[in-house]
Amino acid sequence: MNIARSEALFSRAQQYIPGGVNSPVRAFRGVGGTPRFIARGEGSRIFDVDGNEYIDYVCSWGPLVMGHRFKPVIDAIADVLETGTSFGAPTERETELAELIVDAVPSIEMARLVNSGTEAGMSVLRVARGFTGRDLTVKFEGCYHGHVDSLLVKAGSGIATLGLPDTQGVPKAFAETTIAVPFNDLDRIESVFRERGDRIAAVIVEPVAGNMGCVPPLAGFLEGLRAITARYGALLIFDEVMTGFRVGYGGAQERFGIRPDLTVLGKIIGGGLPIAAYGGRAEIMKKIAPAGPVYQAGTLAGNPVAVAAGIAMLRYLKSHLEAYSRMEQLTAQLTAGLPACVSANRTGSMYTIFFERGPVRDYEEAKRSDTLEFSRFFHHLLERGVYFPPSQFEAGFVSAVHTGEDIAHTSKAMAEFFEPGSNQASA
Ligand code: HOZ
Repeated sequence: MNIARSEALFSRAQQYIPGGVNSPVRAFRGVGGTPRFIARGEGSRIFDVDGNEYIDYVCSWGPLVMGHRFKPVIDAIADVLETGTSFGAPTERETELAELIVDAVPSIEMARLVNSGTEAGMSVLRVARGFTGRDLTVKFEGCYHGHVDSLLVKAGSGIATLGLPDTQGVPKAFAETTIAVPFNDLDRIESVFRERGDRIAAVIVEPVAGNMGCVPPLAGFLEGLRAITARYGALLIFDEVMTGFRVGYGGAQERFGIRPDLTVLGKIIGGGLPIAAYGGRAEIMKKIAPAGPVYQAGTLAGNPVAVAAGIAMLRYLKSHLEAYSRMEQLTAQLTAGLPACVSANRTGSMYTIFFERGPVRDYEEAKRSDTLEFSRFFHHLLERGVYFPPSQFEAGFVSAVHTGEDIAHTSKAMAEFFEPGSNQASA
């Protein structure tokens, strides 16, 4: 495969951008080799600058639930551009997007729009602390909630991909406001609350973890979190940046029937443009300035272009709920029939194939995966025109515009890898 132009662009990028990328995982450090520089996307496919074509299972890390250049989104962007790009003043569309979110997500009564998942995660914690008058947060090892200072403790995603214990630059005092416990371990949560329950403002969780690879909640885990937090007067926060509008129109909370107090959203609500939101019970959300004393603001918050794209995406999904069963069916097909040496986790259209016999229920088990073998697998697929996430510790995503042929091609390429003698194809 010719990747000369990607190689040249990567070397140029490294002179001007740290590591050559604007977000670490995409640098391919988790798998080695040269990241592909992408020229364009169309439907389920991306095309690199050397003209190579790939079936895309990253989908911009989740947002592109209807694939690349989805016409309703592209049209909405074109329309809104006729009116301007930013006003720093309220627009009708912002209320419309908030209404769509409130209508879709069972626990959200009010929402605030921000620009990124990190910003939403940072803000939601401030609101939780302001509302409860408590300082501590419980998070789960291997979960990732953006690069919020206090939440980079035992974090997944890029931190896991690069094998970093934590990050420099976070004041010890900030990190000490976070208690990290194993995902899916209710006993540990119980004991943490027994010891410090009166100081815990919130438990924040990815209801289906996606940043240590995809790790679904065990039966009863989310219910247990709901019961324990309620008992101790702490808030339950679902980080649905990945799962929102992905594992169902109403997100994981609809799928599993649990109502958190607060929810973080991102990715799909912007149709591929940068936007995020947090929302929840009105009583809590009314604490946010200017309605209340918890400050949070943003010049580009509710940006008209991102909001228009988000509205187009959500409106479409709301009237095409069959997209969810299609994605789910395709993802089930993709992850079926794999050999016993790997373990495939899946919820809806999120999945990860771990190079570990499994089961993979938490970060410790995810870390047992043979990442060298994963790298070989990743490159084997890439060479055959299949673009998986370039890290064992990230979820893959299937869109509703992936075709049966896409899945068949991918399954064939995977089968070739697992056949004896064929796994040395690329390294
Ligand atoms: N942290 C992102 C996924 N969990 C990766 C973002 C990127 O590299 O674009």
